[in-house]
Amino acid sequence: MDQIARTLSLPETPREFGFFIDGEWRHGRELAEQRSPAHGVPVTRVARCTTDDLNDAVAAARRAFEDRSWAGISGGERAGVLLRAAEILRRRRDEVAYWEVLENGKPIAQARAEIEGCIACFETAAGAARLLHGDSFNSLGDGLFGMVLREPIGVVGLITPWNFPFLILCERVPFILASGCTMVVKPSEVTSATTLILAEILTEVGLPKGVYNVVTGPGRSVGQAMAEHADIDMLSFTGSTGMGRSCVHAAADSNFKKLGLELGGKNPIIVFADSDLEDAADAAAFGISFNTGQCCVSSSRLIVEASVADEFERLLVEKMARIRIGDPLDEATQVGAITTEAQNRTILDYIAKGRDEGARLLTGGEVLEIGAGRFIAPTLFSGVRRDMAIARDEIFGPVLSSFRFETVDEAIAIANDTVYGLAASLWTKDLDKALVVTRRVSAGRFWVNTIMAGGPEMPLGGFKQSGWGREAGVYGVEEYTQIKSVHVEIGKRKHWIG
Ligand code: TXE
Repeated sequence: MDQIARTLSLPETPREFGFFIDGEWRHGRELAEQRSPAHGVPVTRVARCTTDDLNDAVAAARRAFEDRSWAGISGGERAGVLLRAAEILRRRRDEVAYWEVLENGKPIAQARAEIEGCIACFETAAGAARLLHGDSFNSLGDGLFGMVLREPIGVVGLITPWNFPFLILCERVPFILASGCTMVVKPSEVTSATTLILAEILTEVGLPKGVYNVVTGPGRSVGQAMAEHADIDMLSFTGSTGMGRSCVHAAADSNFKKLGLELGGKNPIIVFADSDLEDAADAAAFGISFNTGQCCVSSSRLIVEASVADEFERLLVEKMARIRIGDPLDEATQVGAITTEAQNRTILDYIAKGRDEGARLLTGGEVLEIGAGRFIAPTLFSGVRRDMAIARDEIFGPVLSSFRFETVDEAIAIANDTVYGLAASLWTKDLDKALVVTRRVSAGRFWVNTIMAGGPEMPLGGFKQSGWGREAGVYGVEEYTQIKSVHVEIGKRKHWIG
């Protein structure tokens, strides 16, 4: 695959993918074509699976779970498989990054860095597989001993979105595998390639058949059927809050499957006057433009202390104008294309709404004509009121809304004025202020004097309507287990019947 890294040209014909059930590749009767968001040419053709295909995949995952070929081996053996997968992924990094770019539109340098993150996920999960353990109670008196066992929950359904197709996958799959569960994955219908490539990698490292299955196709048919499936024990869903809600209903109406949900965000970046304004402006530009703002943890609400707000906005405009937007196959590109036509329309509609509602456009707001792709300039609105649509809704694009505050309490109130609670970033040199704000702002991930930092050791997930549960790290493995309390009597039973 070094060849691809050197040439980085578009494929001459779209690559066709099958889907993967019980260790075998199957061919779809109907195929859906995906075009490169940045170039407009067809790049992949992926099967539109049916609910029969899904049923086969769930049955395979159930057999593989029950036969103990994965759940019954030691954590150390599972760790070995995960470490070998990390090694192969390291070798195939450039190839996986290439397909990620072609389907998603993100810059190649960013995609490669994401695959490095995925390798780290496999390595972290390998450690966690060995360390996963329960608890014991030696405090129940001489006649009784208590053990708390962690057992894999069973068959997991995993539904992933298109914004980080491989990274979001790898923040979950290795941790699910570490727990001993088996799974059926349904990637987004527009970015399925790399999820299917992972099936090749896991086969090569000797994962038993049926443990990792992939069905492809639309969310409203295959995804919905997964959420309703009575033989799936847990569903991990990452996507819109609306679809998350529909998964909750489907779980309640079927088998009460456990749910892990990572949903939308409207994340604040709070900048105090005493912060390093240059650093904070760089972070704010990055926080809203990275992955074209198609990021659940994008910092889309700038909350800046009034005394420095004009200066800060000037700095930010100057930085946003220097972001290199363009062909994602170009090594120098920092921001690529908008992944889907629907998302492109959504973002442009919100920009129009911001203007109509009277917010002041400081930079961006326009479509960039770059080849046949979909590109939108990073956009900053000032003077945004808290009741405006651009203040309240997740836009999922490079559109930043700026608010001003006078006091710490006011900054916290603005930050918490949202139904979401996924992430927050805070900039100050005052430790007291940093800790007060960190404690009082509702967010599952918090960055102090940094943004989008971290690694797979740290758990991911949201407060409020941003979701349920945590992924990654030891917490992420535990999420896919259930707890059994075992009571062992010691010695002769004290009889009930005299
Ligand atoms: O998401 P969907 P869409 C947000 C973001 C974006 C909006 C719409 O605001 O503008 O969602 O994007 C599958 N049952 N996020 O329409 O539909 C679908 O096939 C089960 C935030 O693409 O939620 C895909 O695999 N599954 C987010 C996945 O759900 C269903 C990432 C996500 O698609 C389904 C993406 C159904 N009825 C969008 N319908 C984040 N948290 O990062 C669809 N799907």
